Amino acid sequence: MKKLAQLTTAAALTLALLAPVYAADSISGEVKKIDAAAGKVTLKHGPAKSLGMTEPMTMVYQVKDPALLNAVKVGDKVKFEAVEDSSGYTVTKIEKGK
Ligand SMILES: [Cu+2]
Repeated sequence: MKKLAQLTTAAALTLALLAPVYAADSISGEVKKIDAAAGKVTLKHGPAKSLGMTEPMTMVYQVKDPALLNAVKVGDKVKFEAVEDSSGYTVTKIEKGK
C-alpha cells in the first residue's frame, strides 16, 4: 500500500512536470467517435470558454498522445482538456467522467 502511494506520487509529479505552464479548464463532453489510428476523437461538448467556444458543439480533436484514447470509449461521458495549436485543437487530457 505504501509502495503504491509512492508510485502514485511519483506519477503525479511526473505529470505535473509535463503539464503545460498555463492552466486549462476541464471541459465536460461525450465521446462520439474514436479514430485511434489517426489520433483523433470526436467530442460533443458544452461551451468551453478557455477555447473560445461559446456554444455547445460536436467536433473533431487531435489527441496529443493516442494512448489517451485507451481510457475512453464511444458513448462515455468524459472530462477533457484541450489547447489550440497550429493544426487545430488538441486534447491534452481526457478521462471518464462520473
Ligand atoms: Cu469545440
